[in-house]
Amino acid sequence: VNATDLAARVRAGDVRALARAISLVENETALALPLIAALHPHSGHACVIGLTGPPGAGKSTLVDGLTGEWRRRGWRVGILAVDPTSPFTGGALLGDRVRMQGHAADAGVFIRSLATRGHLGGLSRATGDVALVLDAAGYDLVLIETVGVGQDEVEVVRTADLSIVVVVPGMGDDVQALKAGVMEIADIFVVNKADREGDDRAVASLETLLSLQAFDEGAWRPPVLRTEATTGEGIGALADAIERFRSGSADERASRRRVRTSVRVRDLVSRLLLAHVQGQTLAPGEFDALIDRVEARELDPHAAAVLIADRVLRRA
Ligand SMILES: Nc1nc2c(ncn2[C@@H]2O[C@H](COP(=O)(O)OP(=O)(O)OP(=O)(O)O)[C@@H](O)[C@H]2O)c(=O)[nH]1
Ligand SMILES: [Mg+2]
Repeated sequence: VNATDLAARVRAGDVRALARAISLVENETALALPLIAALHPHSGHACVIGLTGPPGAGKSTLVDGLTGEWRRRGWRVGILAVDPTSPFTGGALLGDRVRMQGHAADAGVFIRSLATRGHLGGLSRATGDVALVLDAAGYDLVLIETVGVGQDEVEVVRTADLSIVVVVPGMGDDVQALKAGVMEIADIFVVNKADREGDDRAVASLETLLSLQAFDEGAWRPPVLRTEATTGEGIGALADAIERFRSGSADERASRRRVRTSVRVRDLVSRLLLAHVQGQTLAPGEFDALIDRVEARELDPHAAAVLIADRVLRRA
């Protein structure tokens, strides 16, 4: 295949071409870059939504309900389920497939699982590229489900236009633990399993945390919503909140996108430069030898970095 033809088929709605394109991009094959180059001009229309929360919080059930709601509203939906564990050990994925079966025959829904490949930043990079492919393929909403609230998930969710953080009643101190990374990325909080005891407390503690933050006049203040994903209770209100966010300040959205694009380009630059340093500037094993010297306290980390940079810039 060539990238131009494949891109054209993706844009024409060919689902097999789409699956193929995603694999090529996800696995960083030689066709990945020309494919992204061909699709990028046609992207930028989709709203990319990140949804994260602890294991078993009901994220997939929520996604399933939201998808039904969005389909009723006429949107086409792409779903990326990111599994941080090995694709071979995750029972979660199988569960996701079962739960998503209601939409399996619907041509307006595309579901795909992505597995992390262990390298730092690799997941958010791959997810961003795959989301771009779905965007160019004409999906109106691209939803990325990630498990957990660690750094990697935060990075993935950061690639989104809108981030939803799901918690469940009875998390206790865990809600406090959310403070660090997740509080600042959440645009909407969802307390799922609202049928369980402690839901009021979970809502109240999130509201308390929010009340400690200052919001500029007219700026979006993350709402705290209650859902019961298994019955669909609250899903309509969640979909409404998402639409309110989407129809909010265009300036705010544009400036967020710009920040994201800039982070993305920076990340790619440092990746290219590091690959160049390790592959061309330094002899095989030289990087590791420098690390050994830092460990042996012969060099400090800054000195090691300056030494490498000098070699690249041919100052030494
Ligand atoms: N009681 C109750 N159970 C729920 C609710 N939402 C989901 N569940 C159940 O919680 C379990 C986990 O749901 P999932 O949707 O798989 O949760 P998840 O967050 O996607 O799980 P992972 O992807 O494995 O982290 C399932 O048994 C659901 O039926 C809810 O609102 N109330
Ligand atoms: Mg899930």
